[in-house]
Amino acid sequence: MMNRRNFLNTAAIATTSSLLFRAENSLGSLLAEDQYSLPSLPYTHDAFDAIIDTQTMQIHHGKHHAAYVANLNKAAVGLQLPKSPAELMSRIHTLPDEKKSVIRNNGGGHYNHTLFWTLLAPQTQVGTPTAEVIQAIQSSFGNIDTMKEQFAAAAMSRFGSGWAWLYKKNNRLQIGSTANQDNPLMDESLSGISGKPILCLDVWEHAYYLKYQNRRADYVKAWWNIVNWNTVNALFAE
Ligand code: MN3
Repeated sequence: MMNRRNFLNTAAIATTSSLLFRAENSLGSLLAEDQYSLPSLPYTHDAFDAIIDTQTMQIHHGKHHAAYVANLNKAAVGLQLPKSPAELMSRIHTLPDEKKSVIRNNGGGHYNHTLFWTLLAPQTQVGTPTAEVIQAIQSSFGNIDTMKEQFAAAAMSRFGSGWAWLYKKNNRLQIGSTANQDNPLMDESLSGISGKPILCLDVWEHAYYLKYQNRRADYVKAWWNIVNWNTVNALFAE
């Protein structure tokens, strides 16, 4: 029969081995490979200097986006998450509560910025919208200028930090905005809008403050000159 001393000894051994097991697990986690990585930019940091200054590009990609990736990797330890950031976005609402908000913010930051970089191009390489994209814009907004006005209104009316979006829903184009690092791939209960992103604009102050300070409208207007229509066309056609 187990007396009190034996019971305490057994309990102590069980606790010690469970601590050891946990220590090994967290060591394993520290050694685990990162699940997500910072993409390199397909242009130099000074590629848009007249519109987005070099220092902003350096800090935005090398510090802000890099931090989202690092924090996402930290939060992802021990979880089996989709490798594709886009797929991860559509699963945010299914994550355990204790991880949901950190992965929503940092995973959203990773997905949004990864997409945003591909939607910029030096002015000589921006291309033009395809006939299909033009037709979709006309059918949803009347014409491209009205689409741009509505997009700017969405970017301007987002209070605080967030993103403006052109997205496809039920085969029509729509415009909206999200708070923080939310996006239309997330469940609508989280982000307020849902659909397939076609174009996005970062309206966090870190995206424009050095050059534009409080003049967000000027940033939005200038940004149209470096929108990569080749990417817009490809996203629309997918
Ligand atoms: Mn940003």
